Amino acid sequence: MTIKPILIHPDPRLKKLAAPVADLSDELRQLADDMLETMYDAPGIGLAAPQIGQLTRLIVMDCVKEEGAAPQPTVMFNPEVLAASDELNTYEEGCLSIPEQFAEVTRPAEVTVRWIDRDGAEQTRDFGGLWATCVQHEIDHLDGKLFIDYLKPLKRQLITRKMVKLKRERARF
Ligand code: K1U
Ligand code: ZN
Repeated sequence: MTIKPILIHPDPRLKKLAAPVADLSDELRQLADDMLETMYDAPGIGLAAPQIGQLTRLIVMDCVKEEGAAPQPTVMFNPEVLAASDELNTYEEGCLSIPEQFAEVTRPAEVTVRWIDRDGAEQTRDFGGLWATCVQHEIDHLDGKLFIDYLKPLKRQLITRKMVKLKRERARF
């Protein structure tokens, strides 16, 4: 497995619509495995393929945070939100493409998601808590949307400026 470099905002590839997966292949399974390794290494609780420059509808997640609890690596091809609760939840979100920046985002508290798993089987499941927040954040990545797009323009511009500076500094070394 390979740890892939994660794109940092602003990057045009993070604003594009990702294409659905037509047929599962060993190459796509390898991409999912590389994404899981990249996510655990970061560390993060989710990762979407566009964040490593692949414009494919593929996300990975593991929102198990408790010490000693069994990991739950989750791979979703073509994930779709089928239903969302009226009840909302506010969570302080971060993003591996926007390092060290956090902001409160309000989203549906529960969602029903359908996807194709790593074995090619269709799955449908209800998510709540952090899993619900994370799966919506990751599906947004597939639609070229970042959590800062939910913020007021001034705050979004401030964060974007910080990221431009960070990328300039990283490019010098
Ligand atoms: O998509 C991403 O950029 C990953 C992102 C997912 C996410 C975080 C918070 C709310 C919604 C979605 C991250 O994983 S940021 C890092 C993070 O949250 C974390 C890192 C280590 C331990 C626990 C959490
Ligand atoms: Zn993100």
